[in-house]
Amino acid sequence: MSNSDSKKLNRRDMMKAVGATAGAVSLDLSSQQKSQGKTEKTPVAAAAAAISAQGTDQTAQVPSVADGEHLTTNQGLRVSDDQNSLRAGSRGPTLIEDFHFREKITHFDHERIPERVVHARGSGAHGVFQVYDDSMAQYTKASFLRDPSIQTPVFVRFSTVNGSRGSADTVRDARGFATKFYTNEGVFDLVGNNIPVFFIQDAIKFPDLVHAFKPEPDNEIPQASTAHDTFWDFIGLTPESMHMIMWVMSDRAIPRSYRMMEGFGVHTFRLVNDEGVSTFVKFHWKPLLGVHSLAWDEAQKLAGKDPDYHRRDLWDAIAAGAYPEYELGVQLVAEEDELSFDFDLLDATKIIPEDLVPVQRIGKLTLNQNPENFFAETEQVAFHLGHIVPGIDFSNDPLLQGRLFSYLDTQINRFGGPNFHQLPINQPRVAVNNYQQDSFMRYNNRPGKVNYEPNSLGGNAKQAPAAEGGYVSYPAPVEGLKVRERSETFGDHFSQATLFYNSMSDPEKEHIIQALQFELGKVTVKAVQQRMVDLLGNVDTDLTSAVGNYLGLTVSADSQPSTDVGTATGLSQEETVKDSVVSRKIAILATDGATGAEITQMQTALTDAGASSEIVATHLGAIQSAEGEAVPVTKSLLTTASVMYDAVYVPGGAESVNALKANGDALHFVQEAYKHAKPLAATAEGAELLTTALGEATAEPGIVSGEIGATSQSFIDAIAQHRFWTRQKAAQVPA
Ligand code: HDE
Repeated sequence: MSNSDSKKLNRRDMMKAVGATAGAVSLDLSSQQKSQGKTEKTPVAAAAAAISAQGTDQTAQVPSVADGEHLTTNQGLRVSDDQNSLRAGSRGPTLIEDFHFREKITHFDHERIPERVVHARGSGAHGVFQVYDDSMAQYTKASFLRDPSIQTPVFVRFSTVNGSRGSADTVRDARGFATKFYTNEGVFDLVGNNIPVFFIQDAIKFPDLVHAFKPEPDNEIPQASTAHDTFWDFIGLTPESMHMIMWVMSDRAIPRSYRMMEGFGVHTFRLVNDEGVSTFVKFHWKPLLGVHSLAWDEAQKLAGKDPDYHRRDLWDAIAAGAYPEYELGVQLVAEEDELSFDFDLLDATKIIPEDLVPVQRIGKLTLNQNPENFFAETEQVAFHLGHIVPGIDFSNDPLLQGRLFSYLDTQINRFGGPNFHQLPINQPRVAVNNYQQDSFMRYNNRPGKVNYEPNSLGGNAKQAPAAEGGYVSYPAPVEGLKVRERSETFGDHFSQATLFYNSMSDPEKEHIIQALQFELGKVTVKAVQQRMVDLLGNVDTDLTSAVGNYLGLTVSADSQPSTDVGTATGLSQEETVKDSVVSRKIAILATDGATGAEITQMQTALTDAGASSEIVATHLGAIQSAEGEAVPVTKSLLTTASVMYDAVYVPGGAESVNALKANGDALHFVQEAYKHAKPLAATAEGAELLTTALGEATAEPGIVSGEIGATSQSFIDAIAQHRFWTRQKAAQVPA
């Protein structure tokens, strides 16, 4: 390729990256789609290429000193000294003339953009989405949902809702699961959560809800926690939140990993097919690794030991090639069945139980690339429910309708203007062609005279009817008086809360009770606690008496749960996939004198099964095995903790085991893993450490010992089960 060819290519990359010269860019879609696999440049890489291309081109015209090696100012001026500001004498005052100092410090002073008002703490990843077959063609025009040959690039941002940007990952909270599909018909954003319902039925209540769960306004306490007066005051006065409360108090709100949680579009949307027929749809994401959670004590400790726990887990998994995968599921309801349920499809506090409408799995999302720059991608990605494509449409859910306003508005606030779509991470992968212009940070105004439509002076951009791929809103009939009024069909706030609670296994029920005891136990106003206990009385009697007794309160006789609700499938995590240990992290607790052969055999068995292991010892460097070999140590008892692992293995070797038996941190490591219901294994003398730490509890489920061959297999089987929540003596182990 000649020099001038490579320059042309760079130019084109640049145009793609910056979406430059709207209307003038012609993109070859078919060739672009071919390159939409994971090898494609991320928007940031493309932008970087664009910048270097710009540099190259300019070099051709203007002799430049910006050689990519030397430090320069933002104007390209080479910097002679970046260590000392310009002073009047080496001990004199700094001079205001120091333009380099001022440019650098001013830029730094302005580094932060406003954090998201909710979902401030997040982690992102790039990936691809592809449907399995063309079965959705009968329901939707959207090609990315019906054409199995299309691999659609995506960017996903996971988040907590409550905490600020620097808050801990493992707090009790809903998790955001927002997906940007860069489809061949424009950007589609599916902005969901890991919980299928929401606290409120009308978006007008959102500011109140958020004010109530955020830190209290007088002292900005507590961070990233709902365990305080104002949240429970609001909830006690908002009975429609009771279903969501059950989910948020359940294990779903403390996921083990972003890779092991479901996602939900929450609202009822519409699909619209080629004939213009609409079908109601609920979107689901189903993680192939199953749905797994932390223990509450573990989650709280992780918040201190590793506040980046989920962020790190996602990053490490992708870096190691253990790509997170989720299937896209749809629940479809024919237009004429809209009113055939005993709840309203437009009510975001309700699920459609899977027993009534099964979830059909139609395609797969694979996250296969970490971002290159957190700010440029994860922070600057801007989601909006109004980013929609032909074949998908909205329902009249009042929460959805309100969100349609809120997201665009908030992005304008975050980015200081309406041009955030120009940022590489937000750019559609199809050409943008309109006559919008100007405002803050606009850099790709259309060249030429014509900035209006229709025009005859400069290549009029035509409107596209539906047949040419134009977006036409589904003509849903609308009638009614203008009212501020909630439909009566939104009136049942408790049945599905009861349904969820009924569907839990016994340990899951116990976790909900403990979560409510914790949260309401932190409330200082008795009347607020009492109101909550009375509300819970409409959900379940045993639940309420367990919480009420703990708080020293009795339930009002007026509170009565429905008795004919039953259970639903798909709600309990007991039903989830438990057949894989892929990407699980196991601690091998050993020190000098441990049996090296056992360590190696266990490491190999775990690696073969797709898990990873780390040697945790009393010191860093290497341990001397019983066989006299140096075995490298990954972490020490000081630099890690049992909460960072899914399971613990103790190899034999009398010297090692004796040292660990005399070490409080090692005993605590084992006891804590037991308390958090994790699998434990030991071989040879290693079993003595388990007995010293756990006594007769070693007979309980998920604890295996014996000869290395059989033990490694039963250990792997136990890890696939994730946790053993029924352990009898867990409560007796000091935290
Ligand atoms: Fe959001 N929400 N939300 N939300 N939401 C935002 O947009 C809002 C709701 C969700 O990773 C904000 O860019 C209103 C439900 C996610 O960037 C804001 C209402 C669901 C994210 C906003 C809701 C969500 C947000 C804040 C009530 C699950 C993070 C910053 C009607 C289906 C997206 C921003 C990301 C973010 C408004 C309720 C999911 C202010 C008014 C229900 C995953 O626009």
